[in-house]
Amino acid sequence: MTESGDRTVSSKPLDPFTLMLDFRSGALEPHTSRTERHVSDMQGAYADATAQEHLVKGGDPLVYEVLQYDIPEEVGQLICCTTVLHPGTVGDEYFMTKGHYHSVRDTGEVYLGLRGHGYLLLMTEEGGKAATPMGPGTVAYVPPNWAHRTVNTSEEPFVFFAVYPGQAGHDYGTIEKTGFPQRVLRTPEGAELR
Ligand code: M6P
Ligand code: ZN
Repeated sequence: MTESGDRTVSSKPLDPFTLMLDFRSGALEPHTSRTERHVSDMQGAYADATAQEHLVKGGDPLVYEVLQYDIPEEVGQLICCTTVLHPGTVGDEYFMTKGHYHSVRDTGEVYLGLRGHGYLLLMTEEGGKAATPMGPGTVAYVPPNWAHRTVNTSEEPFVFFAVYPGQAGHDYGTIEKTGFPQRVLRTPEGAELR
């Protein structure tokens, strides 16, 4: 057991390692977890509940998957994962991630866009809001205390790589109660932020 800052770290040190990331597919090898989120896993997230119900009954499509190489969820560690957010809409609203605050609020995150295009939506509990367009090569910085959700506005998978502190954790409950202040909708003129 060692002390790191003011927090206790109990895992034995990791050896250096490398992973291989396929920029096109988002495949991360090796990975130790793969999380799938289908339309049915996102009750209440989309504005059009009727459209959501139709999609669930019609086969419940896969919205996104997260591949991660698990490391100890402890201060000092950096967790790396890829997200593959598939193209599609629920009603007029583009496929998006659930979105989360970090359980430990004073932790940030970095996203690197690899394929496809979309938005990173952000908000704070104090009423702050932001929307950052993302595409291949975009490095997006999520400051501590900002909830974050991604949206795929393209016709191909929106693939991005993320790195965040080991102790951060995911708080989905707050988002389920408040939602995000902005939505991204498909219109005849293209993606519209509302
Ligand atoms: C990024 C990271 C992950 C997150 C994933 C999907 O890869 O922020 O921590 O799990 O996006 O987002 P969510 O957890 O909100 O469904
Ligand atoms: Zn995060």
